[in-house]
Amino acid sequence: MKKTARSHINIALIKYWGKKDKTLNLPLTSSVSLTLDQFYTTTTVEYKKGLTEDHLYIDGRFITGDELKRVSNFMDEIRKRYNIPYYALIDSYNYVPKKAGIASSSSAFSALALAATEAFGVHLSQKELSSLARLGSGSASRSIISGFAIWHEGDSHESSYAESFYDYNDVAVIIAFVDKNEKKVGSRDAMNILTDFPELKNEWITLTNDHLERIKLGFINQDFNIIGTTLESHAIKMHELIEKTGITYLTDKSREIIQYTHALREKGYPVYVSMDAGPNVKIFTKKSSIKDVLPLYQKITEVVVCNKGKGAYLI
Ligand code: 2P0
Repeated sequence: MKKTARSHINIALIKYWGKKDKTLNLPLTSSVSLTLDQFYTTTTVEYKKGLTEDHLYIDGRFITGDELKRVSNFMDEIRKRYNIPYYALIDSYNYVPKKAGIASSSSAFSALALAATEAFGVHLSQKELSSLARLGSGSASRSIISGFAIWHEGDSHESSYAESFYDYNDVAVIIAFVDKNEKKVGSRDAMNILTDFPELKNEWITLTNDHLERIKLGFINQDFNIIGTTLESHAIKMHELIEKTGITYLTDKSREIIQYTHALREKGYPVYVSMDAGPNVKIFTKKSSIKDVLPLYQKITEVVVCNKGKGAYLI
Protein backbone atom coordinates (compact mmCIF):
# COMPACT_ATOMS: atom_id res chain seq x y z
CA MET A 1 0.00 0.00 0.00
CA LYS A 2 2.95 2.28 -0.68
CA LYS A 3 4.20 3.70 -4.01
CA THR A 4 6.48 6.51 -5.15
CA ALA A 5 5.92 8.49 -8.35
CA ARG A 6 7.82 11.24 -10.10
CA SER A 7 6.48 13.87 -12.46
CA HIS A 8 8.03 16.85 -14.23
CA ILE A 9 6.67 20.35 -14.75
CA ASN A 10 5.29 21.45 -18.09
CA ILE A 11 5.28 24.83 -19.79
CA ALA A 12 2.26 25.78 -21.87
CA LEU A 13 2.68 27.03 -25.44
CA ILE A 14 -1.07 27.62 -25.61
CA LYS A 15 -2.13 28.57 -22.10
CA TYR A 16 -4.90 27.47 -19.78
CA TRP A 17 -6.40 30.57 -18.22
CA GLY A 18 -9.90 30.37 -16.75
CA LYS A 19 -12.40 27.63 -15.95
CA LYS A 20 -15.86 26.80 -17.23
CA ASP A 21 -16.55 24.41 -14.33
CA LYS A 22 -14.84 24.85 -10.99
CA THR A 23 -16.05 21.57 -9.46
CA LEU A 24 -14.76 19.39 -12.29
CA ASN A 25 -11.93 21.83 -12.99
CA LEU A 26 -12.80 22.09 -16.68
CA PRO A 27 -10.86 24.80 -18.54
CA LEU A 28 -12.33 27.47 -20.81
CA THR A 29 -10.20 26.20 -23.70
CA SER A 30 -7.85 23.42 -24.69
CA SER A 31 -4.14 24.05 -24.13
CA VAL A 32 -0.80 22.75 -25.44
CA SER A 33 2.34 22.14 -23.39
CA LEU A 34 5.83 20.74 -23.27
CA THR A 35 6.84 18.56 -20.33
CA LEU A 36 10.40 19.44 -19.31
CA ASP A 37 13.24 17.28 -18.03
CA GLN A 38 14.54 19.61 -15.33
CA PHE A 39 12.09 20.34 -12.54
CA TYR A 40 10.04 17.66 -10.88
CA THR A 41 8.18 16.42 -7.83
CA THR A 42 8.70 13.02 -6.19
CA THR A 43 5.83 11.83 -4.02
CA THR A 44 5.33 8.75 -1.88
CA VAL A 45 1.83 7.74 -0.82
CA GLU A 46 1.34 5.11 1.87
CA TYR A 47 -2.16 4.11 2.97
CA LYS A 48 -2.21 3.29 6.67
CA LYS A 49 -4.98 1.58 8.60
CA GLY A 50 -4.73 3.56 11.86
CA LEU A 51 -4.82 7.10 10.39
CA THR A 52 -7.84 9.34 10.98
CA GLU A 53 -6.75 11.94 8.40
CA ASP A 54 -4.11 12.39 5.71
CA HIS A 55 -0.66 13.37 6.93
CA LEU A 56 1.17 15.54 4.43
CA TYR A 57 4.85 16.44 4.35
CA ILE A 58 6.21 18.76 1.66
CA ASP A 59 9.98 19.05 1.47
CA GLY A 60 10.18 17.51 4.93
CA ARG A 61 7.78 20.04 6.50
CA PHE A 62 4.53 18.87 8.13
CA ILE A 63 1.69 20.67 6.34
CA THR A 64 -1.61 21.88 7.86
CA GLY A 65 -4.24 24.46 6.85
CA ASP A 66 -5.27 25.31 3.28
CA GLU A 67 -2.42 23.46 1.59
CA LEU A 68 -3.38 20.23 3.41
CA LYS A 69 -7.05 20.84 2.66
CA ARG A 70 -6.43 21.08 -1.09
CA VAL A 71 -4.46 17.83 -1.08
CA SER A 72 -6.95 16.04 1.21
CA ASN A 73 -9.88 17.10 -0.96
CA PHE A 74 -8.08 15.58 -3.93
CA MET A 75 -7.34 12.41 -1.94
CA ASP A 76 -11.05 12.24 -0.92
CA GLU A 77 -11.94 12.31 -4.61
CA ILE A 78 -9.54 9.43 -5.28
CA ARG A 79 -10.83 7.46 -2.26
CA LYS A 80 -14.42 7.94 -3.43
CA ARG A 81 -13.74 6.98 -7.05
CA TYR A 82 -11.68 3.86 -6.28
CA ASN A 83 -13.22 2.76 -2.95
CA ILE A 84 -10.06 3.26 -0.95
CA PRO A 85 -10.95 3.01 2.77
CA TYR A 86 -7.70 4.46 4.22
CA TYR A 87 -6.08 7.81 4.89
CA ALA A 88 -2.53 8.25 3.71
CA LEU A 89 0.91 9.37 4.68
CA ILE A 90 2.03 11.61 1.80
CA ASP A 91 5.66 12.59 1.53
CA SER A 92 6.45 14.96 -1.31
CA TYR A 93 9.66 16.65 -2.45
CA ASN A 94 9.69 19.45 -5.01
CA TYR A 95 12.74 19.98 -7.13
CA VAL A 96 11.05 23.14 -8.39
CA PRO A 97 11.17 26.75 -7.18
CA LYS A 98 7.72 26.74 -5.58
CA LYS A 99 5.07 29.27 -6.61
CA ALA A 100 7.43 31.32 -8.79
CA GLY A 101 5.55 30.77 -12.01
CA ILE A 102 7.42 27.53 -12.63
CA ALA A 103 4.20 25.57 -12.23
CA SER A 104 4.88 23.34 -9.22
CA SER A 105 1.22 22.30 -8.99
CA SER A 106 1.53 20.59 -12.39
CA SER A 107 4.23 18.17 -11.25
CA ALA A 108 2.81 17.90 -7.71
CA PHE A 109 -0.71 16.74 -8.56
CA SER A 110 0.47 14.61 -11.47
CA ALA A 111 2.89 12.69 -9.20
CA LEU A 112 0.25 12.47 -6.47
CA ALA A 113 -2.42 11.10 -8.84
CA LEU A 114 -0.10 8.31 -9.96
CA ALA A 115 1.27 7.44 -6.50
CA ALA A 116 -2.15 7.57 -4.81
CA THR A 117 -3.80 5.20 -7.29
CA GLU A 118 -0.90 2.76 -7.67
CA ALA A 119 -0.39 2.56 -3.88
CA PHE A 120 -3.81 0.91 -3.69
CA GLY A 121 -3.19 -1.27 -6.75
CA VAL A 122 -5.41 0.84 -9.03
CA HIS A 123 -3.82 0.84 -12.51
CA LEU A 124 -5.27 3.62 -14.64
CA SER A 125 -4.78 4.26 -18.34
CA GLN A 126 -2.84 7.40 -19.22
CA LYS A 127 -6.09 9.08 -20.23
CA GLU A 128 -7.82 8.21 -16.94
CA LEU A 129 -4.80 9.33 -14.97
CA SER A 130 -4.69 12.64 -16.82
CA SER A 131 -8.38 13.34 -16.09
CA LEU A 132 -7.77 12.43 -12.45
CA ALA A 133 -4.71 14.69 -12.12
CA ARG A 134 -6.81 17.52 -13.61
CA LEU A 135 -9.08 17.40 -10.55
CA GLY A 136 -6.07 18.32 -8.40
CA SER A 137 -4.74 21.03 -10.70
CA GLY A 138 -5.57 21.70 -14.33
CA SER A 139 -1.99 21.87 -15.58
CA ALA A 140 -1.23 18.53 -13.84
CA SER A 141 -3.32 16.76 -16.50
CA ARG A 142 -0.57 17.66 -19.01
CA SER A 143 2.39 16.59 -16.82
CA ILE A 144 1.18 12.98 -17.04
CA ILE A 145 2.26 13.09 -20.72
CA SER A 146 5.82 13.05 -22.13
CA GLY A 147 6.97 15.88 -24.41
CA PHE A 148 4.33 17.92 -26.21
CA ALA A 149 0.77 17.42 -24.95
CA ILE A 150 -2.67 18.76 -25.74
CA TRP A 151 -5.21 19.01 -22.92
CA HIS A 152 -8.64 18.73 -24.54
CA GLU A 153 -10.99 21.08 -22.73
CA GLY A 154 -13.84 18.53 -22.87
CA ASP A 155 -17.25 18.95 -21.28
CA SER A 156 -17.18 16.18 -18.68
CA HIS A 157 -14.69 14.51 -16.35
CA GLU A 158 -13.89 11.80 -18.89
CA SER A 159 -13.57 14.07 -21.93
CA SER A 160 -11.22 16.62 -20.32
CA TYR A 161 -7.76 15.04 -20.45
CA ALA A 162 -4.34 15.46 -22.02
CA GLU A 163 -2.64 13.26 -24.58
CA SER A 164 0.41 13.41 -26.83
CA PHE A 165 0.39 16.24 -29.36
CA TYR A 166 2.37 16.57 -32.59
CA ASP A 167 6.11 16.42 -32.02
CA TYR A 168 8.99 18.76 -32.84
CA ASN A 169 12.41 17.35 -32.15
CA ASP A 170 14.81 20.27 -32.24
CA VAL A 171 13.51 22.16 -29.21
CA ALA A 172 14.91 23.40 -25.89
CA VAL A 173 13.67 25.83 -23.28
CA ILE A 174 15.82 28.27 -21.37
CA ILE A 175 14.27 29.40 -18.10
CA ALA A 176 15.51 32.92 -17.36
CA PHE A 177 14.97 33.51 -13.65
CA VAL A 178 13.78 36.92 -12.66
CA ASP A 179 12.56 36.18 -9.15
CA LYS A 180 12.28 32.86 -7.27
CA ASN A 181 10.18 34.22 -4.42
CA GLU A 182 6.55 33.20 -3.91
CA LYS A 183 4.17 35.08 -6.15
CA LYS A 184 1.57 37.43 -4.70
CA VAL A 185 -1.57 36.07 -6.35
CA GLY A 186 -1.82 32.35 -7.06
CA SER A 187 -2.92 31.44 -10.58
CA ARG A 188 -6.07 29.70 -9.30
CA ASP A 189 -7.36 32.90 -7.64
CA ALA A 190 -6.12 35.06 -10.50
CA MET A 191 -7.83 33.05 -13.24
CA ASN A 192 -11.09 32.92 -11.31
CA ILE A 193 -11.25 36.74 -11.42
CA LEU A 194 -11.90 36.37 -15.16
CA THR A 195 -15.49 35.35 -14.40
CA ASP A 196 -16.08 39.01 -13.40
CA PHE A 197 -15.14 40.07 -16.97
CA PRO A 198 -17.47 38.18 -19.37
CA GLU A 199 -16.42 40.16 -22.46
CA LEU A 200 -12.72 39.63 -21.85
CA LYS A 201 -13.45 35.99 -21.21
CA ASN A 202 -15.16 35.55 -24.56
CA GLU A 203 -12.40 37.39 -26.42
CA TRP A 204 -9.86 35.14 -24.71
CA ILE A 205 -11.70 31.97 -25.76
CA THR A 206 -11.84 33.09 -29.42
CA LEU A 207 -8.21 34.15 -29.44
CA THR A 208 -6.99 30.95 -27.80
CA ASN A 209 -8.90 28.73 -30.22
CA ASP A 210 -7.37 30.71 -33.08
CA HIS A 211 -3.85 30.36 -31.64
CA LEU A 212 -4.44 26.64 -31.12
CA GLU A 213 -5.27 26.16 -34.80
CA ARG A 214 -2.25 28.22 -35.82
CA ILE A 215 0.20 26.30 -33.64
CA LYS A 216 -1.20 22.99 -34.92
CA LEU A 217 -0.27 24.10 -38.44
CA GLY A 218 3.19 25.03 -37.21
CA PHE A 219 3.66 21.49 -35.90
CA ILE A 220 2.12 19.83 -38.96
CA ASN A 221 4.44 21.84 -41.24
CA GLN A 222 7.36 21.48 -38.78
CA ASP A 223 7.79 25.25 -38.97
CA PHE A 224 9.57 26.51 -35.84
CA ASN A 225 8.93 30.12 -36.75
CA ILE A 226 5.15 29.59 -36.74
CA ILE A 227 5.30 27.60 -33.50
CA GLY A 228 7.48 30.27 -31.89
CA THR A 229 5.61 33.38 -33.03
CA THR A 230 2.29 31.80 -32.03
CA LEU A 231 3.36 30.74 -28.54
CA GLU A 232 4.94 34.14 -27.96
CA SER A 233 1.91 36.18 -29.08
CA HIS A 234 -0.26 33.87 -27.02
CA ALA A 235 1.75 34.42 -23.81
CA ILE A 236 1.89 38.18 -24.36
CA LYS A 237 -1.89 38.27 -24.96
CA MET A 238 -2.46 36.27 -21.76
CA HIS A 239 -0.50 38.82 -19.76
CA GLU A 240 -2.40 41.70 -21.38
CA LEU A 241 -5.60 39.94 -20.36
CA ILE A 242 -4.40 39.33 -16.79
CA GLU A 243 -3.40 42.98 -16.48
CA LYS A 244 -6.87 44.06 -17.61
CA THR A 245 -8.25 42.09 -14.66
CA GLY A 246 -6.01 44.04 -12.28
CA ILE A 247 -3.08 41.66 -11.73
CA THR A 248 0.49 42.12 -12.94
CA TYR A 249 2.97 39.26 -12.91
CA LEU A 250 5.69 40.68 -15.16
CA THR A 251 8.34 42.97 -13.73
CA ASP A 252 10.67 45.47 -15.42
CA LYS A 253 13.29 42.74 -15.56
CA SER A 254 10.84 40.34 -17.28
CA ARG A 255 10.13 43.05 -19.86
CA GLU A 256 13.87 43.64 -20.40
CA ILE A 257 14.35 39.95 -21.16
CA ILE A 258 11.41 40.02 -23.57
CA GLN A 259 12.90 43.03 -25.42
CA TYR A 260 16.32 41.40 -25.42
CA THR A 261 14.80 38.29 -27.00
CA HIS A 262 13.13 40.36 -29.70
CA ALA A 263 16.47 42.03 -30.48
CA LEU A 264 18.19 38.64 -30.71
CA ARG A 265 15.48 37.42 -33.06
CA GLU A 266 16.07 40.37 -35.33
CA LYS A 267 19.67 39.23 -35.51
CA GLY A 268 18.47 35.80 -36.67
CA TYR A 269 18.42 33.72 -33.47
CA PRO A 270 15.41 31.36 -33.13
CA VAL A 271 14.22 32.61 -29.72
CA TYR A 272 10.64 33.16 -28.55
CA VAL A 273 9.35 34.06 -25.07
CA SER A 274 6.62 32.61 -22.90
CA MET A 275 5.63 33.68 -19.38
CA ASP A 276 3.28 32.10 -16.85
CA ALA A 277 1.74 33.29 -13.60
CA GLY A 278 5.01 34.82 -12.41
CA PRO A 279 7.83 37.07 -13.60
CA ASN A 280 10.24 34.41 -14.96
CA VAL A 281 10.68 34.23 -18.72
CA LYS A 282 10.92 30.98 -20.63
CA ILE A 283 12.71 31.12 -23.96
CA PHE A 284 11.75 28.53 -26.53
CA THR A 285 14.63 27.87 -28.88
CA LYS A 286 16.16 25.10 -30.94
CA LYS A 287 18.29 22.50 -29.19
CA SER A 288 20.75 22.87 -32.07
CA SER A 289 21.06 26.61 -31.30
CA ILE A 290 21.63 26.31 -27.53
CA LYS A 291 25.41 26.65 -27.79
CA ASP A 292 25.00 30.04 -29.51
CA VAL A 293 22.00 31.32 -27.58
CA LEU A 294 22.76 30.26 -24.00
CA PRO A 295 25.81 32.51 -23.42
CA LEU A 296 23.75 35.50 -24.55
CA TYR A 297 21.23 34.89 -21.73
CA GLN A 298 23.84 33.84 -19.16
CA LYS A 299 25.28 37.34 -19.59
CA ILE A 300 22.09 38.93 -18.29
CA THR A 301 20.52 36.58 -15.73
CA GLU A 302 20.49 33.17 -14.02
CA VAL A 303 19.34 30.48 -16.46
CA VAL A 304 18.51 26.78 -16.62
CA VAL A 305 18.34 24.82 -19.87
CA CYS A 306 15.52 22.29 -20.17
CA ASN A 307 14.88 19.65 -22.78
CA LYS A 308 11.84 17.54 -23.50
CA GLY A 309 10.95 15.50 -20.42
CA LYS A 310 9.09 12.31 -19.54
CA GLY A 311 5.52 12.06 -18.31
CA ALA A 312 4.73 10.76 -14.81
CA TYR A 313 6.29 7.43 -13.82
CA LEU A 314 6.70 5.15 -10.82
CA ILE A 315 10.11 4.88 -9.21
C1 2P0 B 1 -0.79 27.07 -18.06
N1 2P0 B 1 -1.10 28.28 -15.91
O1 2P0 B 1 -1.45 26.72 -19.05
C2 2P0 B 1 -1.27 28.31 -17.33
C3 2P0 B 1 -0.58 29.54 -17.80
C4 2P0 B 1 -0.51 29.49 -15.42
C5 2P0 B 1 -0.36 30.39 -16.58
O2 2P0 B 1 -2.00 26.27 -15.69
O3 2P0 B 1 -6.56 26.06 -10.57
O4 2P0 B 1 -2.14 25.81 -11.20
O5 2P0 B 1 -4.84 24.30 -10.14
O6 2P0 B 1 -6.28 24.21 -12.19
O7 2P0 B 1 -3.00 24.41 -13.12
C6 2P0 B 1 -1.60 27.36 -13.70
O8 2P0 B 1 -2.85 26.91 -13.30
O9 2P0 B 1 -4.54 25.99 -11.93
C7 2P0 B 1 -1.57 27.27 -15.17
P1 2P0 B 1 -5.59 25.09 -11.18
P2 2P0 B 1 -3.07 25.66 -12.36
O10 2P0 B 1 0.25 26.46 -17.71
